Amino acid sequence: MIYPLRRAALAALLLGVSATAMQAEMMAATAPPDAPKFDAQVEPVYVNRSDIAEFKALPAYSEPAWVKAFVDAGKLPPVAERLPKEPMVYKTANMPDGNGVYGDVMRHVIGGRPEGWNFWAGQTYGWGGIDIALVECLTRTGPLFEVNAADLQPMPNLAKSWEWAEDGKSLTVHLIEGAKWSDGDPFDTEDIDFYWNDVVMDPEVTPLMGASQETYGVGTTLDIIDAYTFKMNFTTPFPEAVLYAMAYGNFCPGPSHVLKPQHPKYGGKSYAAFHDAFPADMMNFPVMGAWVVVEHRPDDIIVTRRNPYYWKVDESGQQLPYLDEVQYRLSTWGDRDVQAVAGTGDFSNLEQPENFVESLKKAADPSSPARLAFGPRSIGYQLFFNLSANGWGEPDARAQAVRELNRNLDFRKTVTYAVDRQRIGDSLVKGPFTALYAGGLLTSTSYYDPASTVFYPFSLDSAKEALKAAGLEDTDGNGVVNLPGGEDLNVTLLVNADYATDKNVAEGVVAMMADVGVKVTLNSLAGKDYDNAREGGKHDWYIRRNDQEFVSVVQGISRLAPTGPATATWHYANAKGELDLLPYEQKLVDDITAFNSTQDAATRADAMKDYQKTFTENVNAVGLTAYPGALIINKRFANIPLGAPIFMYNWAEDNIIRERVFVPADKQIGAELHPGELAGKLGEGTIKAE
Ligand code: BQZ
Repeated sequence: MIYPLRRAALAALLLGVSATAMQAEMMAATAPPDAPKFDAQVEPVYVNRSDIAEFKALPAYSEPAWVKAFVDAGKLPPVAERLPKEPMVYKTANMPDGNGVYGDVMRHVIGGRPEGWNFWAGQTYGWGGIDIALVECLTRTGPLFEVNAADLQPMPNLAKSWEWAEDGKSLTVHLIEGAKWSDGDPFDTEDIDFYWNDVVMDPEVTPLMGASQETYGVGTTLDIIDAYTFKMNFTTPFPEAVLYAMAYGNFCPGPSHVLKPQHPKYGGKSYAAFHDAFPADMMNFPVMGAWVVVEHRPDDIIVTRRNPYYWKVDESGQQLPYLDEVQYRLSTWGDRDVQAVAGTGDFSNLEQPENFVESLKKAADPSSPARLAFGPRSIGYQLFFNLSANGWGEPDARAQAVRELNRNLDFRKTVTYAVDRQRIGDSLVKGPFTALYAGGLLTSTSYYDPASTVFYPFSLDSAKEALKAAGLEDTDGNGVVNLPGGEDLNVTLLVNADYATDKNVAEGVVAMMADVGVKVTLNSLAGKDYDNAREGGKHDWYIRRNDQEFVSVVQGISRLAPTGPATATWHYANAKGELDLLPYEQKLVDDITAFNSTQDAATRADAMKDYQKTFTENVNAVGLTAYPGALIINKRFANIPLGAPIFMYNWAEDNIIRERVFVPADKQIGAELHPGELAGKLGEGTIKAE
């Protein structure tokens, strides 16, 4: 690596110029430039969690008349027997339009495709709100966007309450009592036991969002106390992050009564067979969510019908959800925006700036079927470096050489100096939307501190100086710098092919790196293939739209640093479980550990300031662009919370609390595809009352 530098120094000496003088100064880092002012259009009405919902028994319950017909036909127990002892009761005062009426449909459009229904073995449902609707979790954080800072803690959900031991070393959790799966099977700690021991703690099983023991703290154990109580034991006091790790994506128990028999530990044929046991054409998979999958036409549509055992009601005793059907049209993410503003779809997270202008134009028309409201600047793209040099992803010689370079700060500085963030943002959309993003925490989180954020401004000269300092020069004059063996440096950049924005940002990076003599080749993969390549370390660099951790800190906090062998998506352990952290990466780990080890707000804020400074001055990732998203939703829907962001603690599909959303009778569009039908037995079709 030092070879080219020695030659260059020799050349400089011959020219009577000292090598150090030859290296002009790299431009000094600065504080991040002020972002163009862009306020969220509507502010939430801030409340406490207890203002949203509570658990209590009501004197009487009701259900849609067409569901009552199933009871009258002896095909369902009476609604009171289908509900838990104390259902979750959504409070009317927190509903923007009050208690709703039954009927109608919400028509989603999504870009993913369901692999199968075994979320617990890592199968995706295709995103876009399907899994959020079907797979409910112990706590819930989507609606926290409207919760007062003083009450900011995950909302109770399947876990209706919890208490810490005096010393904070254990947490006793109380499940809702008497809730049932959509096929009538009881929900209880049998499901918790299976999830913890045979999913999270089984190294052969990886749930979709990667929950592992590290997610809940190394050394954490779980004891079942009784049918509705369990206890988690920790090695450090008061790890409150665990309560967030009980929300969507992590502690979301599966139906053990159907999963367990397929698991190799309980007679299942193999782990592969367990993974594939519930294929996407198998209907009526039992859920705790508000709707059940009753039809899947590949590449066309998924239809879900209300869950007659859903365990939530409104204060008048109406069993939720109000909407009888939710559909997911299987298309593309870009088409979701188009259909939402056209009115053929009902919902979109406007998250691709290329569609901003057209969507704004269409929604501005008073006759537009949809309303559009921008939220905070909570979408961010970063370029990450694969920092493993000890074998994660089985690199070949070329890839290994790039990883060694990735571990060199001067090489990482080359990239952050070479990218013109303004040009990247303008290539997506002109106007006040995009901001120059330094990387790390987004400005929309309360933990963001500009004084702790190190920003390397666009400077081609500085990029070239950094490249030289990293020992790379174009020794054969072909415009591309060379590795010590003389071959051109060629970096592969992994990008998600499902989004125009991901590709446009990546193409901008390729062009800008070429300007400084670094050849970058795109590896553009669709959804799950992209996720598998990223998680499998099959990349030199990858571009990623942030997940929750960079916009909320507390949701997904274990992903902010390599706190375990497979937590920080830029640096996993090798096959032997070894993590070769760089010294600054260890500091990131220490900052996250410090954050998790205290309940003191000031100490937490300091830990995140140190994290942000360490992350950005070491260019752990290159921030590229950040911008606000907009929620587009059809105007016929009521109970859409004010100021619901498309992304913060979770996506809008969670944030708007769909089970409370309704369509007034006079606005219902009669677009249900299975009117009057409920899910039948697992693997069979739907059932009718008569
Ligand atoms: C929102 C979201 C709901 C995943 C997914 C998708 C996957 C990633 C990410 C977003 C889609 C939509 O995002 O883009 O607006 O509806 O589904 O889950 O990008 O490929 O793996 O993290 O959430």
